[in-house]
Parts: sequence; C-alpha cells; structure tokens
Amino acid sequence: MLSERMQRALNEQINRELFSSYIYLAMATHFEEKSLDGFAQWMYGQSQEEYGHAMRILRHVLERGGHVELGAIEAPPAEFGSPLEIFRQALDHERKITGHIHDIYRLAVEERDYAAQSLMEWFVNEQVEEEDTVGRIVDQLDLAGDDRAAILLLDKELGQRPQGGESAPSAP
Ligand code: OFO
Repeated sequence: MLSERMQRALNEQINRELFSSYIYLAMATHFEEKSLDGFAQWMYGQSQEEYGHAMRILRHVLERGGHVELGAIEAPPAEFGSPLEIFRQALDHERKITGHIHDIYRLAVEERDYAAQSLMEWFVNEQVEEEDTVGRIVDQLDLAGDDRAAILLLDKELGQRPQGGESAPSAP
C-alpha cells in the first residue's frame, strides 16, 4: 500500500519524466530543423526513453493499488541555442531530475517502503548513466568549439544511437 505522500511524490515524478520526454522532443525537432540529423535522432531516442521512465513509475503506482493523477505538462522552451548550449541544458536538467530521484529515495527509506526503494534504486543508477553520457557529449562539443567538421562528425556519431528507447514495462 502506497502512503499518500509517496503516491504524491511518484505522481509528481511521472509528470517530470513526461516533461523530460517533451523537452527532449523539442530539442530533437530543433536539431532536425537545423539539419543536424544525428543529434535529432539521439534526442528522439532520449525522448522515448523518458516516456519509458514515466511509464515505469506509472505501472508501479497502479500495481500497488494507487491512484495515477496526470497533471499538465509544462511547455518546453520554444527557442534553443547552439548544440553545446542544448546539451548543457540537458545536463542541468538531468542533474535536477537526479535531485528529485534522491528525494523520493530518501522518502522511501524514511517510510520503509521497500518496493519504492527498489524502484528508485533503478532510477538512481539510471541517473548516474544519463549524467555520464550527457556530460561526455558536453565535453566533446566543448572540445569541438567552432570547428564545424568536428561538430558534424559528432552529429554523425550520435546518430548511431539505436531507436526505440528503453522499453517501458508493459501493461497487463
Ligand atoms: Fe533523464 O532520466 Fe528520466 O529519470
């Protein structure tokens, strides 16, 4: 049985994951409009992965007899800067998400909610991986500077990301 507090925290996190999906979708379309198709592919993949994260939490709430309350999703920015600025923005965003995940994990420990702890442990590890991946892209774009050939090479490389994202746990 989920506590009221945990249910609220998980519902808020579902909303954040959907916002993450939305912001990466906006970044993807921006890159595609700029013909940076590799960065666009990478962001579409990231957007799908975030949707999968939202679904993972949503399934957990339902499987524990809780109530899912879907709130409005904030609009992502309408304008974006350079690839470096965009990936820095993504890194800042992931760091904020990590903070929220840690807060929920702490709540699960306080409440001795072992099921939520186990769910959040998955997210804690996922955040380490995401911050590392995005951080590396930021470093590489930083090194590339204004060198267009280097940016195009990186664009090509990121376009190799397999599509489909992390699969969300399926509904019964
Ligand atoms: Fe970007 O990660 Fe979800 O949680």
